[in-house]
Amino acid sequence: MSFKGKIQEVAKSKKTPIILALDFPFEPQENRNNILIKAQKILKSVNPYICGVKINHHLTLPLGTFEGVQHLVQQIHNQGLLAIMDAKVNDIGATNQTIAEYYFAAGFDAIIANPFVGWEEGLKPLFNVSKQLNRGVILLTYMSHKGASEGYGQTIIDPATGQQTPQYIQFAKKAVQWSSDGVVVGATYPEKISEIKKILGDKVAIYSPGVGTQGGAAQLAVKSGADYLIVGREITLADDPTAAAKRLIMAIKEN
Ligand code: NUP
Repeated sequence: MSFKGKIQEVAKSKKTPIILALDFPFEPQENRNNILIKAQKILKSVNPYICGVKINHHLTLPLGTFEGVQHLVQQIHNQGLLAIMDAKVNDIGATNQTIAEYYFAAGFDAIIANPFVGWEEGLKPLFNVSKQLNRGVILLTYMSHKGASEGYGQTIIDPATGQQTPQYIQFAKKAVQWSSDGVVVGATYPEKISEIKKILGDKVAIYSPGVGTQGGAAQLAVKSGADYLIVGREITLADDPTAAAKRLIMAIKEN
């Protein structure tokens, strides 16, 4: 089964679209031992409310990919969840392939990449290796922060039609063309989620970060067409992470 199918199955059986972004703030060297312990504790307590975990540099930098994170990915799998690496891969093809091979060797089920680098000698080698190893690729399509308008929101000329079009519309079309497993669209831009959903249909899933701390509303993102919500600090920095995760599920169900 493809990554797209696997995560859909977990989300359906657990009745939750939430993917935990296991992010924590910077810690000085003497406190870094606590990061893994904190991550494991939160993971265990919010497991009933999530279908996957997204890991970013917040964990790979202090813990190391093979020293600490690989072990955590194993635990994520043992708990019936999928693991996504938020590498935002953004380099020449040969480098992209090597980045993906290392993260897949560490056990990750999917990787996030940046479509700005293009296909030939860009993302093609990464898609090839992902297909060979039966892992997923998720493409940034409209990021959640304010500055996203400068790149993802810029107006370009569609080479196929010669017409003006927004960059993110072009990226959504490429996500379908390249058979990506998902796209990232900020929950802070629900109107962009609806617009992109029309292009993707059921072919490519929408992963939406930016809920809570960044100002996005869970229920509106889902109503607009997000398939999964990526949530970090709203849960990881809460006094009671379990209660925070529960609140999000309740908010979505009020839809
Ligand atoms: O557009 C994006 N916005 C975003 O926040 C693409 C991302 N990958 N992220 C990541 O999602 C961000 O780096 C962080 O790891 C997570 C959101 O965390 P939070 O704002 O819920 O704490």
